[in-house]
Amino acid sequence: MFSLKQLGKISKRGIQVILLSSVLISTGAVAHNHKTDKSKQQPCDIEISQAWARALPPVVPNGAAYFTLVNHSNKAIVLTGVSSDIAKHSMLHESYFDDGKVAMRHIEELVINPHKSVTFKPGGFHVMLMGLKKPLTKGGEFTMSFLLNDGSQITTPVKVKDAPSMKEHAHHH
Ligand SMILES: [Cu+2]
Repeated sequence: MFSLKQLGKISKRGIQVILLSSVLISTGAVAHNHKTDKSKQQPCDIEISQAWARALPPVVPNGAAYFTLVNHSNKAIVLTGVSSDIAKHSMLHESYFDDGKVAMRHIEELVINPHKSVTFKPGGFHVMLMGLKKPLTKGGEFTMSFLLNDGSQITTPVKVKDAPSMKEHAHHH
């Protein structure tokens, strides 16, 4: 028999899984992109590539970083956190629309299924870099480490660059 508390936990988890699987479907095309170079520090079945952070003026206290992660292994991996040498606090975040405004939420667990990928990019998942110790200056580099639920870590270099030019709004006139 489940107590009410347990039932609550299970249904919350169910919602989380549904949300994540829709993300994986929308980024599924990236899973076949293997042209990026691999870092020797990474376990070979987990590939993190194209890690970058947006260059910002020195007065800005917080920044954001993005990357693509490909799970080449036969089992699901679970990201549970992130740290970086450039910020006091780093967190997995997701941007979403709330009443026409962009809001952010903390992601506690992100499941990447076997042979699937996830792309952190502006407007979606991002690593929030809170309390920058140094400015994110174009051309600079820092290190990010991802924590997995099995206790292992994946470290990747992150390049600081200007955001790729893109339209803020999808509609055209
Ligand atoms: Cu954020």
